[in-house]
Amino acid sequence: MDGSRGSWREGRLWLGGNMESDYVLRYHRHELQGNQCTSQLVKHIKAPVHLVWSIVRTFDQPQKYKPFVHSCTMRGDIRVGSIRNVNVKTGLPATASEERLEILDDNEHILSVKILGGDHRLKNYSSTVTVHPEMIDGRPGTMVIESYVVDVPDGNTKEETCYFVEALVKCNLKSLADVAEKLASQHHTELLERA
Ligand code: A8S
Repeated sequence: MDGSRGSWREGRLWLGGNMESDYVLRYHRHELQGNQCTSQLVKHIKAPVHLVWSIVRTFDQPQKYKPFVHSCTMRGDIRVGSIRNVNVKTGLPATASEERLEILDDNEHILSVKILGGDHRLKNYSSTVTVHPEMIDGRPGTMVIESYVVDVPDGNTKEETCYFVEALVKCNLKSLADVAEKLASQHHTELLERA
């Protein structure tokens, strides 16, 4: 299921695994308005959950793992209601995005962000990321689920909108895995050197 999306079968979400569908039903159910689209992506990461969560929860520094983010400014501490201003790299159909932290749950590992504005076409974009422990090859690993809902822009279809957003989210999740797995292996090496 690496990085792939779930699909709806007979109105029920099919993700291929019971744990995944449990989590999706609990945290990733979005209320859909008329002309909106949604989907879920899953990524399995070979790094412990606390490490992955520490990267995901850093709302003021999305550039730590999001490859399209150039810089970010935010005033004050990271808490629900905090607003960040994100500048994206050149070559994308946008330069800036204003985003508010909606949910930050350090116990359940849930982060939810809403896009308030910007010079891009993702209106009413809202995303939820949840982070879950799992064993991968006998070692502590992490399953990350990211879902979103967004308006379908005038002149586009639902399929085009999903395709665009999924491409970006897949890049973000791939990069999150790379960053976390690199940190985990550094940490592992340090422990071995100290032993
Ligand atoms: C995220 C998810 C997305 C970010 C998109 C989909 C964006 O930052 C980029 C291009 C756009 O056209 C829209 O979690 C926007 O970051 C890379 C500027 C919002």
